[in-house]
Amino acid sequence: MPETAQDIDITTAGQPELTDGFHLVIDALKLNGVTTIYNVPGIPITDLGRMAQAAGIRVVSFRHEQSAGYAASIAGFLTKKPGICLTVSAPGFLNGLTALANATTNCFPMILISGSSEREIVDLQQGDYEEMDQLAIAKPLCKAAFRVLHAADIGVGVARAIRAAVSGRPGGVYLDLPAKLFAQVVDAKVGARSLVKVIDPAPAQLPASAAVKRALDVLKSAKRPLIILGKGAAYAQADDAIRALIEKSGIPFLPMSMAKGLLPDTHPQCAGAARSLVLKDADVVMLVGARLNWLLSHGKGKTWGEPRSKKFVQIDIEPREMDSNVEIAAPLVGDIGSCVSALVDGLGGGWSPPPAEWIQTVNAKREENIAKMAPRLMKNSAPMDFHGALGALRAVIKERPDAILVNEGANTLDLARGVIDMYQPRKRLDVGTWGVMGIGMGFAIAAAIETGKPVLAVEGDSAFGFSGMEVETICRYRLPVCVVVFNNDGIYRGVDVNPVGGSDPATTVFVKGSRYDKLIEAFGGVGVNATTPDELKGAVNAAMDSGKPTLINAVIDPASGSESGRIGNLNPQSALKKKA
Ligand code: ADP
Ligand code: TPW
Ligand code: MG
Repeated sequence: MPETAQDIDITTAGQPELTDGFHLVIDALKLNGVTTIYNVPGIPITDLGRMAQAAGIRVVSFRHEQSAGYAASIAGFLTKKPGICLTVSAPGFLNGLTALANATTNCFPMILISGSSEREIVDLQQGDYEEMDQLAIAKPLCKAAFRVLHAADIGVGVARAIRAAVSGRPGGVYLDLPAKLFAQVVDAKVGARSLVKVIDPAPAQLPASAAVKRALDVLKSAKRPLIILGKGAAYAQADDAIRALIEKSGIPFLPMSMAKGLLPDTHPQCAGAARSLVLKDADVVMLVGARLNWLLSHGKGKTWGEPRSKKFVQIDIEPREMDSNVEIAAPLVGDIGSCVSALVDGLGGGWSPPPAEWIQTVNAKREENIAKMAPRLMKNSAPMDFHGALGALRAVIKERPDAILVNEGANTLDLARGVIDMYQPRKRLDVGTWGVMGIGMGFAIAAAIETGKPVLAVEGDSAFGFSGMEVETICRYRLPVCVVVFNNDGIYRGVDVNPVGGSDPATTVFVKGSRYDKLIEAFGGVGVNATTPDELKGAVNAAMDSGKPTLINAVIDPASGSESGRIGNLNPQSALKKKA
């Protein structure tokens, strides 16, 4: 409510100038630097999308909210600002929720804004249009959830959502906006005053000096040190400090999947090709924005050599991450930029590089493994096997290091991760902590939109199916995305048969000899069927030169994949077999 008469703008007609919920939401987002919304329209948010577009926000409409949500989440990872996904109520909200939960799990900042039905009717369960208690459902699946009931609170609601998403450990935030809110009318001047510009949304969190000293002491005691870089390190955009730490210390580093390229995979200190050796034999391991979850075998077991044979230093913004799986000898809590800079300063004069013997051992293993793989990458067969096809893509990325690589599938994922070297930070985007299928097209679209760089999406044929309809979105927005479908006729392999015969195919196979390239042609994109690595390489280069939406059906030998890619050991069946 206006406090004094002077607060009210009087129009020429003698009426106070008014605004409404729609415009306040848009003004609040714009005030906080939101430039893009990833959305699927419908009641009650169709007009919010239209008005946002009219107000100069880029509103990208998808075919399914899950892809819009994944797009928003990876926009958050790439920019350090919350990506915004906008959906309708109940079903649209639920479709977006998977992406919100996935964002939270991966520590990507995003805000899912969903329209919702009338509170009074929802709470009495009287059967409103798309009735659902969305706030309650979202709460356990995200970092924070808010609802705004009064237009005057929109500014605060949006501000709280932004802060919650990007401060501390980033994550997904749900913002519930009931249909009624959008139509609420308030005085324009009062509305404008209610908006909040979030100052310093992700404040630096400095590590305590005693913690820095403890970490340095542990590092100095090491004979066989190792630094593991995780996607938190990529997210932090502290690239120069991280490079300084690695190079000044001389410690070998191992990048987790989405940290590849933070320093080039071809860097002399990169131990990626000696992964098993360094994990087993290192005596001090420093984790930088990487959790000791399943992807690192929880920091224990055979992968890590003798029990309790190593000390851990861990840099993380989330204090509760420490000791989550094993004892952390030197926890360093703070933001990665501040922590790494403090360590670099601390290395100063008194630092001596790791013993030459350790470096030589790591280098020898690396060269041995690289040499072993090299001939497999040159195989120019038809149909292709995974290595032959990936060898071609590896050459493309080497020539185009600023392209963004999106990657999902099982064999297509695990093998591409090992084969395709990355050279620049935040260029590899993949299935993340959950190993979720379906991120492909959403990630590719947001990567193109947020960075303006060419995108290469390397997709298993199953993985692609989860978001394949978004090739229409890629064509509609004319994005420089080249999708390569590794078509091996199925999930893991295309050769399984139904154990009881009959007319139904096995559970893991698809239509044989499918032509995914035809899909994109339906929308005016370029489709290519590639049967050899040379054809594949030529087609990807042509796509990247032209910038035209392209889908290449890469014909892979249906017999060449293995069950679950590289994580077959996690299948319950493999535990049964071990017992037998
Ligand atoms: P990976 O899967 O690559 O091993 P994880 O997702 O497991 O990486 O770990 C990322 C970690 O990075 C999380 O524990 C998160 O809290 C942390 N993190 C994210 N951003 C920052 C930051 N700016 N400063 C410090 N830690 C961060
Ligand atoms: C949301 C389970 C893991 S990998 C995969 C599935 C279905 C597909 C593997 O086949 P693809 O790759 O893509 O053809 P390739 O090269 O081995 O043949 N649902 C979700 N996420 C996951 N992880 C699954 C199911 C899965
Ligand atoms: Mg497949």
